[in-house]
Amino acid sequence: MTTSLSRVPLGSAAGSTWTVRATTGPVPPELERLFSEPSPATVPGEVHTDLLAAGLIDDPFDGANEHLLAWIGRTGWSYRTSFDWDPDGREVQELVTDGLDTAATITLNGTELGRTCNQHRAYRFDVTAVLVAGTNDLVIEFAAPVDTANRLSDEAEGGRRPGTNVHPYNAIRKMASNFGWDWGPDVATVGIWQPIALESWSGARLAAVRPLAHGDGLLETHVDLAWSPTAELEQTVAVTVGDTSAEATVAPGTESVVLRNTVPNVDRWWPRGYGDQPLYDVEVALGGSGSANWQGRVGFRTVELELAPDEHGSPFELSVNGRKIYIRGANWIPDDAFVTRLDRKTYERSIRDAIDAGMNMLRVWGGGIYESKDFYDICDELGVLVWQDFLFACAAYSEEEPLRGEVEAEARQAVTRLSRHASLAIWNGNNENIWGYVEWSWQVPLAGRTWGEGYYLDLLPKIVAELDPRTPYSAGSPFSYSNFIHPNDERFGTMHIWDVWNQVDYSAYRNYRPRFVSEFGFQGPPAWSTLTSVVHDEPLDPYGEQMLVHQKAHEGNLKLERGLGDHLPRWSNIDDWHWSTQLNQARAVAYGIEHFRGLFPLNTGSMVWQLNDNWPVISWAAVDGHGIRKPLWYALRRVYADRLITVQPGPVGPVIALHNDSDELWSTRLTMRRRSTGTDVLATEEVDITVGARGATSVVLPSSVATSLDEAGEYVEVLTTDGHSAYWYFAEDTTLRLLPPDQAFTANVKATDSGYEVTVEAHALVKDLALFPDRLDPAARVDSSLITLSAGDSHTFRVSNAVAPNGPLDVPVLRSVNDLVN
Ligand code: BMA
Repeated sequence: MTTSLSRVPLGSAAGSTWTVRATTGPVPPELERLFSEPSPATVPGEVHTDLLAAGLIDDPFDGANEHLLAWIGRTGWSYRTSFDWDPDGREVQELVTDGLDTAATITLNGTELGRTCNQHRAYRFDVTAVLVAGTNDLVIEFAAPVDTANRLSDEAEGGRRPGTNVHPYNAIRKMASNFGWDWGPDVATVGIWQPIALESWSGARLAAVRPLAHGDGLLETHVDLAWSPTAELEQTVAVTVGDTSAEATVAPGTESVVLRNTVPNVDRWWPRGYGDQPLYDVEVALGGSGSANWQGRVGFRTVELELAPDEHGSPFELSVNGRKIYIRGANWIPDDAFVTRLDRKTYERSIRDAIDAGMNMLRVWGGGIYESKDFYDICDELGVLVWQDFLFACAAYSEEEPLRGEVEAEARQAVTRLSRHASLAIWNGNNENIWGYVEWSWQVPLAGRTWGEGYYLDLLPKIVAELDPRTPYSAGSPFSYSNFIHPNDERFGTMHIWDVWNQVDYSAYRNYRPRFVSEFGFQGPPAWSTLTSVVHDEPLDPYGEQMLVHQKAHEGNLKLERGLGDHLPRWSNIDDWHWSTQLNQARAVAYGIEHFRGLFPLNTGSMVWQLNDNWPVISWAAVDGHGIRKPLWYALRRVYADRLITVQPGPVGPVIALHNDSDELWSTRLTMRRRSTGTDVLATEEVDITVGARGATSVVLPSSVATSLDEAGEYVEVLTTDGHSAYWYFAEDTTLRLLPPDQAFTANVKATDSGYEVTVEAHALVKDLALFPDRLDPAARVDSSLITLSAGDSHTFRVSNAVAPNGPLDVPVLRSVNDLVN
């Protein structure tokens, strides 16, 4: 029989009509009809978004709705569709589900096809004997996710294992943060969250395609094949890439074959900042007819991770094509609590948030998902390296069945699916679980039971070595790459710095000399318009009922307050609370990164926690749940720029530290001034400097500039001829003498074609000037923030997507430190 395959999508976009109804659980009385009257559903989709679209529930993100809708996660749900099918002569019919969330029973025409319990896997059911000519009835029933997690956890030997959530997310292979996290809503959902289709085929089928492109131009394509029961013809498998092709003939029953192409003079793929991102189309054709093909793109690159001990401990140093990469990155969480609402456009917008801030790596954190194809495609195209966690976070995991088999199957599928991506630079075993085991009092409750070590140190590295040998594996984050060294030891490998934020002032970042910081961060509220779109407490208060629904961190408000230290005065109203905490967040993280970059080359990078949010919330994110860039984002753009100049404390006084993370020499003249916070220039020095490509240097601040007799009234400004600046203060803002806004600056508004401009002219020191146009119109966006001006300087904010306001701009739209201290 000749090889041929047809795929009929069964999703809503392809015209299938789906419904959902409740089967068990605490459905509120006013919705009890959901047990008998099915409601329209969308596939791929989730039950929350279905109920929302049907007008049956209010927005789960609004007010205190999260708690009011908790019943959804304790309810069983049944999805149903019918579809027509006519025998087409092909031999095998299969129902293919790319993702079911999570505990599902799949029934076709009354016959149970199977039960699944892993959101992170695709499944394939042979329905050849079950399909009928004409109308077919497909039902996918989901057990309540919260109850299922509880049951699985209770059933495991010894009961519940340690974790960091009220729900035992570690007992079920479902996105951990879907059960709520310290930045995310508890909206445990169900649904057919990935495409579903009927595949009919004869002869042979491509079961898996894994093209691995190496930096020397070699493409090794691993092809797994499935054969229909009566297949007796040999088949050809052909791979084309660039101008090359490779072909193999395979006998019936052959399970896998490897084809090799060598692309002469290959154009290698580079992360952004190091070169271009050429991508090559790969086509895999099975059989002469070309009816069973695979297409995808690859990038030729070599990635290496250097962990070998050195005189300081051991580095965590990533190289691409032999060049060391200084990592300026961020941690990525699922970009919406309801991930099926995401699409290529939303992914691109959020990845551009990283790029526009100067980042070159994103870490897909282990409490989320293996991301969508769009995510990795965009990272390939734009040169953003991807660090991919396996999906284990902040908990102990059973290594026995039923979890073990699920973990292995899921990891094999994920590595197979993602290995071809040029951007994929690191596979990482888990988030904080090794640290958790040694330090978070897990061992007593575990009482000798497994906790996941065998996954991180044995199973997962073996799977990566087998299926994606071109990509480095790291056992965990943080990890010291030795069993006898504390996993969060700053001298070895990766570290997470969380005492800043949780316990100590952000100045403590300077106590660390970390080789690589894969997590650190500080909270701040989302944009005012984002916050007030969901928090309606009257009056607005950090401790308001709805506000606390949108502040998930343990003692979050306390930490926001304590975090002010003596950096900024304590607020006296909600507007000042909002501005001070956003500003303090930005300063804290920038302070850390300035210090880490000052440690280059001992330090090889940092990844801020976290780039994005999955709803409107007070969190560590740089960009809020409505896509508005918080002041932190603008601070990141400055400290993650190719060229960074900062003033840091040195052994004998302040030192100007310069890090040039670009391929060009940085030659500039430094103008160093000690100034009064009013208008006087008290000392000026100049020096010409050159910083090598991908190099760093430092200059001691001359004592005439560095020494002040009036610490509350003076500061240091360092300017480069190419527009970079750094400031050094002798006093914190709580004692610094800043003039009030009406004396310190004037601001003028001018309408433009796309919005308006606000030009600020400084008559004295103006610290951290920020414009919040969303206060006037939530759609408005501004191009800059946290601008410090000396007397005589000016700055123009450009606002887009808005109409120029009438009248002058003032607090709370235009803010600075000057208004906080006066
Ligand atoms: C880190 C992360 C997350 C968490 C964040 C903030 O540990 O891995 O678990 O959201 O801290 O607490």
